[in-house]
Amino acid sequence: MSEKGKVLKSTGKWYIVELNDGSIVNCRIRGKMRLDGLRTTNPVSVGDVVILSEKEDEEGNRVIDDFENRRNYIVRKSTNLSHQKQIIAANIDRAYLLVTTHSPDTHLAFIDRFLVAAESFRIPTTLLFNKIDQYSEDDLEYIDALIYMYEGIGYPCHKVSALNKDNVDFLKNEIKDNQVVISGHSGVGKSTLVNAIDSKMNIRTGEISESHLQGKHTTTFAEMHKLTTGGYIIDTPGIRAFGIIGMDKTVISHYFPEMRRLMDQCKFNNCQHINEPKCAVKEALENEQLDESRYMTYVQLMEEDENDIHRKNIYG
Ligand SMILES: Nc1nc2c(ncn2[C@@H]2O[C@H](COP(=O)(O)OP(=O)(O)O)[C@@H](O)[C@H]2O)c(=O)[nH]1
Ligand SMILES: [Mg+2]
Ligand SMILES: [Zn+2]
Repeated sequence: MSEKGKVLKSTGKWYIVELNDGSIVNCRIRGKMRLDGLRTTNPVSVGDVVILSEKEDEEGNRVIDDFENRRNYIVRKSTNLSHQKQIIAANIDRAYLLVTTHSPDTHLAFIDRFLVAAESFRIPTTLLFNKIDQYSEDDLEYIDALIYMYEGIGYPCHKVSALNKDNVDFLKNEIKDNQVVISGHSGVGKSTLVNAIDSKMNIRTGEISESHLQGKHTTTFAEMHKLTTGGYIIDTPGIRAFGIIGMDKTVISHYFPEMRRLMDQCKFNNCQHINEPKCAVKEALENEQLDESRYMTYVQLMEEDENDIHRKNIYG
């Protein structure tokens, strides 16, 4: 009988797969795999549910024969030069974006681009404002204003301190039965947070992520950690131009939930919300019902040439 498993890590050549009984096996992939019509460099990725063949290959390795349909997935352009895409992770229940307003500074444009990409992948996102222990009164006021704005749009927000394990316990429950992604700039505290959620984890912290040390065109691979408290967390190293791959201009506004809610009130049904008269989005902006920084990112995305987007390293 064929057996199912979940891909925890892939290095391109080898796939580390967790079987239903919890055991871990190293697998190869069948020579000719279906690609689901996607032009991707990797047929299966972290988070995929795979089907292993009964027979081992000539060298005695287990072989991945096929994979189950994905609920969603994150892709990126595999290199700056090729048109091929790389699937970074599949079947994601939620993304947690870690944000710090200093050390390091997370720009609002970065948050908004991340949220646009996540919307396009249909991945619900929570914002975690980390290092809450290190802020001044003014910083905290600013963070509260951001929380007010992003919660108003519909994104859950939490203030946490991964270092002090403050307000991180709720995450155990949220992640317990899920497969989630943790993202954010290098140094925001992703590894510290995973260790705080699961005390059995011992991921090294305070390190410059590999993606910064490696050349621009080097492929990096995501890794999925199984928590002893239940659930899986996917670390996504070096995601450049996260998801904003050849995004159709006419749909970008759909990925801003607050704009999406307004746009059927625009005079023109093909309104791009830039120069058109009687635009409900621009009216909301003037009435301060829409946030200006969000709108500015929208305009930037509309004006950006696809090639510029690929050159831009939004992960800083
Ligand atoms: N003050 C403070 N420092 C933190 C917190 N979380 C992480 N750090 C520190 O920030 C640095 C980077 O953390 P790390 O988890 O490696 O970040 P990553 O690059 O996102 O994985 C380390 O020196 C951590 O100790 C926090 O909640 N408060
Ligand atoms: Mg880390
Ligand atoms: Zn409009």
